[in-house]
Amino acid sequence: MKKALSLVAALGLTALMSVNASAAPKPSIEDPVGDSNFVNDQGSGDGSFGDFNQADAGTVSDILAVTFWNNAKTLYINVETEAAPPAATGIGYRVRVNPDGAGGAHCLAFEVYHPGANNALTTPVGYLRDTCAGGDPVPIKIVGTQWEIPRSANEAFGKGKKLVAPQAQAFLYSGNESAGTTYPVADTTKVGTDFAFKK
Ligand SMILES: [Ca+2]
Ligand SMILES: [Ca+2]
Repeated sequence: MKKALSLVAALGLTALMSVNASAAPKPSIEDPVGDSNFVNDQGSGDGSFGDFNQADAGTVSDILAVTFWNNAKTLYINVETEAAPPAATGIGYRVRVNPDGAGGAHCLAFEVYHPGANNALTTPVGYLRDTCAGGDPVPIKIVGTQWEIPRSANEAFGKGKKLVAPQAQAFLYSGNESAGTTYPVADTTKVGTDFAFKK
């Protein structure tokens, strides 16, 4: 079944790339399939080790890739998972970038939460939070697995800027639109490659 699915995915990707090969963005983060299980380095979920432990427990919470791209006005983030959300259990995703110095906490966190039995959401909601500069959370527009953030929301999204040391987590989300618990972490990734804004 998985083989058939990857074949379909590969064909889809080929079709997409043949339309415009130069426009197909590369993932900044890639993570193995089959390791959403709450037992990697979950707890910290910092992706520093053990991004992979073969004991599968989830599909919607199983991160495969995170891809960034942009146009003049919008930063796009796509979080690819083994199966697209929502799931019966409310799943959330965090993509964080720009550590505050070596070993520092990530300054920018993009978080999206999907409805499920363990939360009070009726539609997906998401926010960008800047834990270094502060300020109000910026709502993320969610279109399927694609997130859209206005580049005007943060000076880190300016021309020539980079999103540094991206890392991602999938977790259970309990709560409502404005507050909730983003724990436990089901899947986590290693730190990926930097993304540079193209224009
Ligand atoms: Ca992983
Ligand atoms: Ca994974």
